[in-house]
Amino acid sequence: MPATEPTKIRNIAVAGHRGVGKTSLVEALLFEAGKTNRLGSVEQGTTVSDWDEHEQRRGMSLSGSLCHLEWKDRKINLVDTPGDAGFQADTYAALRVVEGVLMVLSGVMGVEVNTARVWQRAEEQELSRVLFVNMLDRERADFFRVLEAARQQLSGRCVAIQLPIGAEHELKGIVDLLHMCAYVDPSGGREGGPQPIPDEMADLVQEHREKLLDAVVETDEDLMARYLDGEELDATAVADALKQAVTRDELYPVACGVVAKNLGTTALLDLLVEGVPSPAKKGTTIEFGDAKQAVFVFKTIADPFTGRISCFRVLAGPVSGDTTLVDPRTHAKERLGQVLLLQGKDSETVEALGIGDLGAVAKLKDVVTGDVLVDHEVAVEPPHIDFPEPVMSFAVSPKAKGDEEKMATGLRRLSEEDPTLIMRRDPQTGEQLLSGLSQMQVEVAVDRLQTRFHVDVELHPPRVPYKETIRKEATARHRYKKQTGGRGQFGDCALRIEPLPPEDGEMGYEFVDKIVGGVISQGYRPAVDKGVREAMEHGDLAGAPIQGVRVLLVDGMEHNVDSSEMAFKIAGSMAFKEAYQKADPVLLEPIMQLEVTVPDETVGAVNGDLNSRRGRLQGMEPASGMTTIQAEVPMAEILTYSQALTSMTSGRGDYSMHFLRYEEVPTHVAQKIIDQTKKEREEAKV
Ligand SMILES: Nc1nc2c(ncn2[C@@H]2O[C@H](COP(=O)(O)OP(=O)(O)OP(=O)(O)O)[C@@H](O)[C@H]2O)c(=O)[nH]1
Ligand SMILES: [Mg+2]
Repeated sequence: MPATEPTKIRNIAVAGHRGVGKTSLVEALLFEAGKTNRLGSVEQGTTVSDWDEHEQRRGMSLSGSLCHLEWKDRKINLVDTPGDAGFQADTYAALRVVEGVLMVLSGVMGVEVNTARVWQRAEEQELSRVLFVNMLDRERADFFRVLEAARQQLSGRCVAIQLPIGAEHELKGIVDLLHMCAYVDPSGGREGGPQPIPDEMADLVQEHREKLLDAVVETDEDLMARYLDGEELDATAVADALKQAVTRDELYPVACGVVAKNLGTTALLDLLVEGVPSPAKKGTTIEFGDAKQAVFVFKTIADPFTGRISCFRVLAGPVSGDTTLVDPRTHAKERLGQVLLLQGKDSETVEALGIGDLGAVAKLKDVVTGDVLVDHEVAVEPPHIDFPEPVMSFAVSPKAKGDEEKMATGLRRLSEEDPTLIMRRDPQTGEQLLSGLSQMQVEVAVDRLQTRFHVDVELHPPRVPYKETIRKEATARHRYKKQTGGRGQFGDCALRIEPLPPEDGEMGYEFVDKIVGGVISQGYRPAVDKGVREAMEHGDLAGAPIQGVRVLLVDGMEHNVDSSEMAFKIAGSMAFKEAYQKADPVLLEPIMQLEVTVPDETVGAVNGDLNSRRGRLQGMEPASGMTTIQAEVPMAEILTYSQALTSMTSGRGDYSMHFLRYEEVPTHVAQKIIDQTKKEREEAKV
């Protein structure tokens, strides 16, 4: 099979909010196009694109899935993306390799948080967009309400290209306003051909057909002239103008249906072929220099059996199994071996893949997501994919002692697959932390460690990296003296400590040598500094590091035989500890900047909850049904926020946060932490 011409390819990411029917839609499109013989379902775990056992168990997509089909002599590549906020890495990566986004919306819920977020990203990347309003068979579903919401909240250039016939459980079919025909609900079978539009729909169809034509001709002067002359415009001319408008991001057609019953797929496939630009028309902005062959790796699947599978887009080609490419990042050469087309978990080998096509290759050694491979060493800047920052962390530890290495290897492989899953050791608490975009993302990683890498791990809320500092100036003098037989020990120093204001938000440490007259010789003074630094590693209050202190070495004494660096280090450390107790020491905690987006009706509950978490409200911004709340909240209070938010908003809330600064812990809270530390220290001693 020769490589498909770029003009005949359509690359489309299927995206939207969680649970709106993206996977079911891909399933229906594959079925309608004859790629599969039965319509699989998410409930039964029988869809092509949710093939992973964890996806089937949870009934949701956890990673991007690549599928393809042929329709009207065009090859459509579909990337089914996850809608859950925790698994957006694959969604954002997919947006880098497609020309079009098929935005799926629930006919009941309309525009939701992630719909808006993906839309924004698609906007930034100037991707063509087609909307599909799904689930019109459900109670309270309303196509026209969702259409209006899309026009208000996404873009005024959204225009209906299809209409439902009937509503909710009385939904009978859809009307295709472009080809002026109807499709009848096939109840899960293949759709029958086009039918005449029911007479009783005539007025509504007329109204929306005119809106569509007005919108289309407005983007095309020539067509506008013919339209104004009263000429009857044929479907091909309108489709052509529509495609140009969609390509230029001037129009966003809104289709509809019920994918669970396979209603609406024929008209949608026609629209994708006619409306979405091919790679030849729109192309990519990814750099590949003057390479004759180049691919961009947008996703890595870490399979413990087949090894690593790299999914790519061909930037320059064709490429085939014989092709050898070099990765300018590592300078390593890799022969592709076998070029694969993926259909969910199934793959077939193809001879070659041409420019713009999407495919995969197994077992590339050092290639990671985001790499551009080229046929000869050229300096290319790999495209930057702006992944969201992790918002939450858990401490992870293996259940069995000795599994640390296995856990680390497994986690490394998983974060290769999902760049928003980040593993690091907290230098202060010593804990192994796993950070991600949602609690579920971290929990899925734990499940995968078990099934793929056979290591059981536990999750705990992480320890809060408290710090300590002083509020006032204090002095202390310590003499360290030991006389035991032969040579003794002698070190004596006086310190003044004072608060050091933060610089650029960073709390530091400064050591100032104020010795006059050489009461301590030059050689011993750094030892005092060293002793102070050691004492500062664990403060007296909660064992947290002390910061924001200036230490002045003001006086001292030495012994010409017994003095040593060791003795001055100990004296420095002891003098600091004594001064610290007198300097009004306080406990500091990290404060996070939190942004929560929730449905309007839950704002009261969410604010009340933030209040009980010692949160400080900074502002609220309502925007069409959803309100974004800004607040500053202590990290200690927000470690397990995602569960609370999910239950307060029935899963419709969303949040992100980042570290802001350290602040003094209020006295009553600080006392609890200090008591707790004391208890832990005593228990550790026993
Ligand atoms: N009534 C009805 N249910 C549907 C329809 N489409 C999908 N569903 C159901 O909605 C649920 C979610 O469907 P999915 O296809 O998994 O949705 P998704 O958008 O892929 O979900 P994520 O990948 O988790 O974001 C499943 O239980 C589907 O069977 C529809 O048109 N009508
Ligand atoms: Mg899905």
